[in-house]
Amino acid sequence: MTIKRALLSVSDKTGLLDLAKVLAAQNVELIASGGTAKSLEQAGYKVTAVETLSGKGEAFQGRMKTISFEIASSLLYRREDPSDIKQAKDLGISPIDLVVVNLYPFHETLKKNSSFAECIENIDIGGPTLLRAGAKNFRSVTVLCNPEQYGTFIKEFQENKGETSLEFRQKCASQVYTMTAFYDQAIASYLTQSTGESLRYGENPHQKAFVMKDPFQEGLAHAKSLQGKEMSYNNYLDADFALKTLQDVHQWQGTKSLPTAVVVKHNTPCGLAIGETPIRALEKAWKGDEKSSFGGIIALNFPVTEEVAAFFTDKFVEVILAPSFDEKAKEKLKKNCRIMEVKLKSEPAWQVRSIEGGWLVQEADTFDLSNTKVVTKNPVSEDKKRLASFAMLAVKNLKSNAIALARQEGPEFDLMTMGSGQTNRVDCIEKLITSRLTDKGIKDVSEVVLASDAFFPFPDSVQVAAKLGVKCIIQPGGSVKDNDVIAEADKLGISMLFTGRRHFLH
Ligand code: 93A
Repeated sequence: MTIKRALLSVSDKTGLLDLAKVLAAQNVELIASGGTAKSLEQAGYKVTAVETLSGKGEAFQGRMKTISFEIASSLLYRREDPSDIKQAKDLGISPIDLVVVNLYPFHETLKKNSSFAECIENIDIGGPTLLRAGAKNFRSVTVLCNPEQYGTFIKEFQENKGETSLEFRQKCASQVYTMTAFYDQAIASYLTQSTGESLRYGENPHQKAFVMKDPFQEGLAHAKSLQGKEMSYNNYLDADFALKTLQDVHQWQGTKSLPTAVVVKHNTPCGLAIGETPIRALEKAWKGDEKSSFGGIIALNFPVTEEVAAFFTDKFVEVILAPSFDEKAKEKLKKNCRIMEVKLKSEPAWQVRSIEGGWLVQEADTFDLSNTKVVTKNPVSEDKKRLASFAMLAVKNLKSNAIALARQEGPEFDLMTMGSGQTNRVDCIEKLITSRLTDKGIKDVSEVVLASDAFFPFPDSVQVAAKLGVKCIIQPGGSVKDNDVIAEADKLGISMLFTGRRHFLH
């Protein structure tokens, strides 16, 4: 579809005249808003003023420039749909094929420490409307939202003799929605801060912080705080780890989920247990690392009753998250800690983290143990396989490099000990696990399963595990040295399972 009409409305006039030159050379009609039209006219281009289309001039000191039924219709109507075509004709609407907009400089205004009123005035409404309308109709409309795109556009436009490809238009559309998302995010952050809906502070007292709730999702950000001090930034981070771990183990157990407890300290689940009763689960999870449990964050998949609350009487914990708390439990916990009512969710969402200048987005790490297979000669009982998968779930929720040792007692499972956040795997076993077992006075680990979040690059970790007395290991596999690792395990009488799924956590 040849580009015949372009709408230009730019705050940043960089590259505008170069772009206009290319468009004018192909007889594209240039429609522009006030300031943009002025720049183009001064350079000698013929311009159609937006009011020719909208029927009205700028109003309210510039708050209304391009927002109009006519202009939005020119961008939005479907060019292939007979009913839309007819309606556009009846309404006297002609198509606009290219939108070139960059927004009011909200970010720069903030950086200049401008007044509140000035910041608000720099919230662009008409620009995003034009861009989002054109982007929605990317089957027919090309949208450019940044001068950096002009060069690529000019190349595309000239190579395609005055057109753009659908692929190009779709890419431009996605860039628009990404840009407006960040733009809105900055506005939302600014307003959230100024309305005082912030957390007391961030990771440290000198850092400002707040929570942004995604209204389209459930989860921790929406958990109901029932009593206790306000949640801190670090409380949220730890609680998130606790909940994710709990959700994994809860989901793994299926419909007949037994009481499960997780204790998290500094982003690390240091206690995790499934018990026949709530108290059993709590006791085992607490003892996973009694030293670290002090001041920890607890996540439970069962209602907190008076009896459960009594467990915490002589213990210091920061937060307890659970599906519900009864009145007597609330009374008992009154002086102790924050309590949060939270729904366990099973649907994993996209995970977003910030890096300098942008966000990293990934799917949540889900587990799938259905491809687990025994790779060594010794047979592995069904019970041991189940324990192995529990161990894998535990290690999945630990920061890499991580090793977890899990044990079973009837229907009960618990994380015996773990090592996480290590820069190499062998140290994790040799140093952390060994010393923690010594600390706890554990000598016999012949019945436990050792899980590793990622493959063993060399047989050395197997040798260290064998020295400890470990007889069963579960790991993802996938190393070029897998055969050597398996041979070493066979030689040392260790049975080994591969899951085929790595669980790095950075
Ligand atoms: O105040 S606005 O939100 N109201 C509008 O209707 C509108 N239309 C375009 N701001 C509006 N714009 C923005 O004006 C554009 O996004 C662009 O940043 C700027 C260009 O104005 P001018 O052409 O007058 O320099």
